Amino acid sequence: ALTPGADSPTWPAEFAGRYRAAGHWRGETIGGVLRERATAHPDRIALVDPAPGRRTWTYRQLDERADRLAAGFLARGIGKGDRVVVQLPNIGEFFEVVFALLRIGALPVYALPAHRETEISHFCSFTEAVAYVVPDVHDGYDHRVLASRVRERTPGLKHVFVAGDPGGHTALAEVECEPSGPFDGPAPHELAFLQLSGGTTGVPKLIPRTHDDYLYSVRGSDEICGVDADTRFLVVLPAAHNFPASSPGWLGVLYAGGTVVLCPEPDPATAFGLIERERVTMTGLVPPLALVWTDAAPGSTYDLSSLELVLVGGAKYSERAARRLEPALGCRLTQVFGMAEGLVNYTRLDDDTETVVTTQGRPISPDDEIRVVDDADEDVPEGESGHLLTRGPYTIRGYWRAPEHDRRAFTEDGFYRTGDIVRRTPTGHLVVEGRAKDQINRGGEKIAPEEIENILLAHPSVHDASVVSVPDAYLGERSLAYVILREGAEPLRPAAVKRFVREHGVAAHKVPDLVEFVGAFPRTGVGKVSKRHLRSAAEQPEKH
Ligand code: J2J
Repeated sequence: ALTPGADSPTWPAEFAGRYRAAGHWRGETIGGVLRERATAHPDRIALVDPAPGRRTWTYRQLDERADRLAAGFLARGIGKGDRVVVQLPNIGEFFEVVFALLRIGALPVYALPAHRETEISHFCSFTEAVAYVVPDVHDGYDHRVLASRVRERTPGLKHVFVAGDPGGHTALAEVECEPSGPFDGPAPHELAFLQLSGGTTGVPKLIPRTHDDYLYSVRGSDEICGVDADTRFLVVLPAAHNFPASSPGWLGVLYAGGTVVLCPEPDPATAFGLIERERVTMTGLVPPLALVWTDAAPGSTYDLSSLELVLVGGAKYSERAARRLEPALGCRLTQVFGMAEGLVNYTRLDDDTETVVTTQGRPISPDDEIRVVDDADEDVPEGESGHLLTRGPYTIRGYWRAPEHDRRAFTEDGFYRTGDIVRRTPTGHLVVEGRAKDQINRGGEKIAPEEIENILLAHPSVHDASVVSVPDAYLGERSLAYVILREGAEPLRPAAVKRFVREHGVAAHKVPDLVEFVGAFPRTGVGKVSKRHLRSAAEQPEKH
């Protein structure tokens, strides 16, 4: 399971050779990087977890904790290639667990704190995970109860580890032990972890990233964003997500020897307080949060003068909002357009303001190949918009164990079909103009309509359902479920439909924001439900 190729397609030898020769793939592992930094500057602060009592980890301490946990995992039979679903919020234990797993070559499967029984059970069974790591209670929700239910449904799951009070499971604190020698760690070309895809299909696909490819994207991100040992980065978004992890994110900061500060809640009061107290220099936000911060900063009494750079990405950031950020927060803005599958674009620190507020940046690497094509995969004329295809030294060649989906998601010569509609400017910057994939981008949180439609279809009164996005001033997009009731079925209220989805056990952001009952869906020429027509019907405001 470790070597790409077995469970997922990998780069052809010719490309791998080229990426190594260019110095992109340096033969480092993520666990090895932490060890090196801990040796070079053991007493520097790597990590600050401010809540509830301020805890800190020096590089040496984080490295030692990772070693001790790694030894404990091994002692419990968890080893190289094993999958472990990690669902931890922004707390110090997230880092201890992830680095421990990386060190022994077990693969973290990154779940989000918001995921519930349906998603977690799928991750556990699909990856044949041997362990699942949870917090005790987070945001008022008891993850130990969730873990018990998942365990009942997933007999292959051998361990549940809890950060905090374990209830009936095993406390993480009990796992660690003295390592008995060096670990047989992963090789740089092997898989490091499985990241979640935004998804367009009934079940989310998993993204296999290697040490070599991921560290290249992180190193490139550090250079572009000016991350160094003095960087103090606030992790506001869920740490497991690719953006706060790697663009340049907590891994970029640890790579450079800086300090990662964890933010328990993204609201301005919490975040601004931490920026002031911890002298934070950099952070990454999704557009709705950037809006809230921009509105709150001018009137606030917090000292935000340490802040040098805010990255905004994950969803389209409007030019109007982008223009307001720098004056309001008193720092630089970088737009970032990335994807967990690989390709990440940044505006540059030396780009002029017009470029920074009107484009979503250009690729990290000179070896990121970009194509903008029409529906027949032919290149569109320069400057026109089309489908973005990409291939390169940190973009996957296929999903984990999903060969059929790969045939649609990649071209025959290995370009990833991003599903994004972009236009390229003469400077090579990309402007995101829209989306061709069936996905809702709810303020950076991705929803696959098919996943929600399948849940709605399980309701006894529902004959058919179609979930589409509707424009929203704050989130950019919200979700609307069109529902056709079965003939003779009791009328349903929108609230009952939402509750049904929630109780099915999915992340709260996937519950439809709006529900509308209709007699029929508009169809395309070939008889498929026309999402485009549904979307434009939803844009007529008098309908709500
Ligand atoms: C418009 N759409 C965007 C942007 C992502 C850095 C930043 C973001 C992600 C991410 C990431 C966008 N404007 N600035 O992994 O490392 C939409 C596109 C894209 C999809 C990917 C990173 N930035 N998007 O958002 O895997 O549709 O990664 O294809 O969650 O988000 O989503 P995801």
